Amino acid sequence: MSNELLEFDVIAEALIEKAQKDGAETMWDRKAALKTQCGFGEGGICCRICVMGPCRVSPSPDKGAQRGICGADRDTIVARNFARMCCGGTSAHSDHARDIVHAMYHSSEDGPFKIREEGKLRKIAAEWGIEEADTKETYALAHELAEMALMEFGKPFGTQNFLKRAPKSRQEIWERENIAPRAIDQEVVTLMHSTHMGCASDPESILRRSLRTSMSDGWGGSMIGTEFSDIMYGVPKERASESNLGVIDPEQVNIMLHGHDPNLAEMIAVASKNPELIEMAKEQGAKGINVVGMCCTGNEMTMRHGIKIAGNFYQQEMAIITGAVEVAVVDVQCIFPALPKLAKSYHTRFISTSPKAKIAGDMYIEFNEEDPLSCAEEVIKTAVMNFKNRDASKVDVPELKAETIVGYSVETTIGALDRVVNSQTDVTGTVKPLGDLVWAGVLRGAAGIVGCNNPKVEHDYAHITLMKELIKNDVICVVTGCAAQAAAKAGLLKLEAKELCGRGLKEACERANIPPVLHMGSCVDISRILHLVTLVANERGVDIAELPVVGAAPEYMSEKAVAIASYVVSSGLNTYLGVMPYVSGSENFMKLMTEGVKEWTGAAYVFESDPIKAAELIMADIEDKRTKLGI
Ligand code: XCC
Ligand code: SF4
Repeated sequence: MSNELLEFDVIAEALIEKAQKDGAETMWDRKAALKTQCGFGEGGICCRICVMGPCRVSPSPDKGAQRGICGADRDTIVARNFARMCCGGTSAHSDHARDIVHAMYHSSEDGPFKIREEGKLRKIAAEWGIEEADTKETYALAHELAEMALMEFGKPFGTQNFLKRAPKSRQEIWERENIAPRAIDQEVVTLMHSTHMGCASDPESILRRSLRTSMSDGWGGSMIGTEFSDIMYGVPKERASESNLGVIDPEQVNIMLHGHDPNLAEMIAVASKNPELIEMAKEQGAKGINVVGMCCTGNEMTMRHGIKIAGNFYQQEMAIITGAVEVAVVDVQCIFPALPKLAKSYHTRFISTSPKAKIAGDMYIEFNEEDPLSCAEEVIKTAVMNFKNRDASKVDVPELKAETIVGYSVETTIGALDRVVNSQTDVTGTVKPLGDLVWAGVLRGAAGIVGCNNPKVEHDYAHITLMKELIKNDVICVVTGCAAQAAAKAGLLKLEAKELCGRGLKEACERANIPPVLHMGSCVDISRILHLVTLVANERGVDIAELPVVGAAPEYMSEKAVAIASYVVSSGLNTYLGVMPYVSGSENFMKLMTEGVKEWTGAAYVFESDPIKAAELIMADIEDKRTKLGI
């Protein structure tokens, strides 16, 4: 293990000890209290879809109950449980996107929601076939596009607009396999219906429908979330930031932003610059107002504003345990319901803001799209006025933080690639240089490494180990979500990280002046990875499944990650999962996931918990793809 990782553990250990001393409970206490986790649940063979159950069937075909009361066997039960995770994940990303689109619908010249990227607005409007997209008045066009996007959730006919971005060959596969997603809400609803008691029992059909629902996330909800956030809040650009708990500044009023949706976070960023509020903070004896990010909101804010990242998923409790956070403000997803109680062990106020994620135990200030700034200002005032309540004896902020470069949207990545070409003689503004580097073998391939932390895995260890192994082998990594934050903390998002690379990747990093691991954003921004891969496939005239590119989620925990894995596999990329989803109770379903699906989409799920072994499998996969391409 590297030094950085040892340092991580020192931070974690010290803060867990501090929590014990402060009488505060953490996830580790709760994990210990749960003792052994349920083996039936883990295998996916417990069904409680109807109230005749719960039915726990045996994992073994030779002994024990083989069927639930209705007759569902382990294959059906596992498939249905898996499908419902895809529904949960798809709903989360897509409903996030819907809120962004609603905000865009409310955008105006002088309101808090504005159009910051008119060029991107016009480009996507044209892509979606809106007439006179280049001449219409900006806000009229924004409202028209927003309405059209809202229809992507519920239109009665047709498939997702963004599918047309994909290579023709891929679109044909989706048609052929009947996994081209229709309206997002429809896909989720119809799969919930399919998996209701007494509907589908055929595991193959259930897996196909799970893929199609997940596709409505990747090429629907998530892509809308990303693109429309860019239109409103700006396309992320390369910028410097810092990451780890050391960004919490004991001398300032600290506000921890946690969750996912940039609507709230953007308003807090605006309000935190209000001179009156800064003055108020000074009157309270603080040097200023320090907004720090956690989880995906942290990614959104660091990419667009350089707001520092306090940490990833498993650090959400530790941030509060530092004793220096005045307010933890949250919107949706990945927020421990434990936080309000933990906050009470310190002076921290916990504020939930979304009616979809009202979290009991402390304050609730509703975020309203029609008057978004008032919520943001109230949050900041609460933080400022809470500064004086800090208990100095409980403040202990670890000094560790790492410098990092973030913000590699597709547009910014293409801009960086232009640095490797001769601008006098070569075309610029395309992904051609990336294709050239891969085809020439300077880069062996690319990996999208994404997802959460999970206490089943030593924290950040699988992320960092996999990334280090791959860059050593000249595989460029693009990262999002909590994986991106793991990379940031370990110093992999710095130019200096090129020293950890093989010769080819090192040279490419030097020429393009980029780190070997590129921060592409939050989890909805996995759609940026799909988009980039698509552009390369289109430029080379090959299908996505032919590219030496893989997906990986070494430490995931959420339903969202299950949906992501499913749309990445559907998009043609083998996807390496470091944590077993709840499917091990059905050999047949596992076989469908690891082999069967390959015949439909050209890619499969791969289960490997050891990141070193996963790296070996990935290298073999990439080299195999190269051989088939003849490169
Ligand atoms: Fe959540 Fe998106 Fe997972 Fe992190 S990586 S724990 S989903 S914040 Ni998406
Ligand atoms: Fe049991 Fe069937 Fe009801 Fe599931 S749907 S709880 S297996 S009876």
